[in-house]
Amino acid sequence: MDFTLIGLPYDETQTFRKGASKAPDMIRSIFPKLETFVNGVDLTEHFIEDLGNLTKEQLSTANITKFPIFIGGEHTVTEWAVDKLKPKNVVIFDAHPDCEDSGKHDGVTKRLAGKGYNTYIIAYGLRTISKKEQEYLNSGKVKVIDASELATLKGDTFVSFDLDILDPAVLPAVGNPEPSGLSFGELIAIFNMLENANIVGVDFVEYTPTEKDNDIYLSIAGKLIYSIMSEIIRKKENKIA
Ligand SMILES: [Mn+2]
Repeated sequence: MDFTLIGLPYDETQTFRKGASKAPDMIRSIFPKLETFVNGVDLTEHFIEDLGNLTKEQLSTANITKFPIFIGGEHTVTEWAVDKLKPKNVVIFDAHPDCEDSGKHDGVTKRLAGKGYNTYIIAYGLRTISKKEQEYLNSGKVKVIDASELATLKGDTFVSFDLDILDPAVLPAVGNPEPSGLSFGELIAIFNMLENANIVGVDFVEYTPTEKDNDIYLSIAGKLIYSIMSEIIRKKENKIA
């Protein structure tokens, strides 16, 4: 299967650490340095087209013919990607529920649910919720689901990875780091529990460069993208044992 890489370097509403606009080009720069044989899959056998960095308007008219991988930018860009692909389900990995009313990156999940997408946040790794967000989540419009429920999801599904799902000990280069997050391996394992859905696109958002050791964190973010690509190929080609 072939992929399309799309950078969405939007970073206008971040409140804590800015810089996510630099992430698409920085992450592209690390790819040539990473091992391409990932978890039994040779990524060099799969064509990766790069559509470059797009604005919201450019994305809305872009011709996407291959499996899209979006690289943010702040979490707001997930709404652009989902509106482009119009999936049935949106599954979100995030330390925060992003259910504020602000119109910013921290309200993207609530906006997606409001548009009628079946919107799910994985409970594991969700760990900083405002009181207002908890009240909204109690309404059930956005479903917080256990990893074990992922296998029940069917149909076209978009998956969004806010990189702050990872523990800051693994990846502190995010806009809003939160302690007590997932390990790299846990994130891949939970993603693989989404075994009956037709995944139609993924995004990786909120990478925010650090002044120190940014190259190390870039390689971890790049390896996450390669690992998820490898798992998607294994799912689509039924290679999972
Ligand atoms: Mn988020």
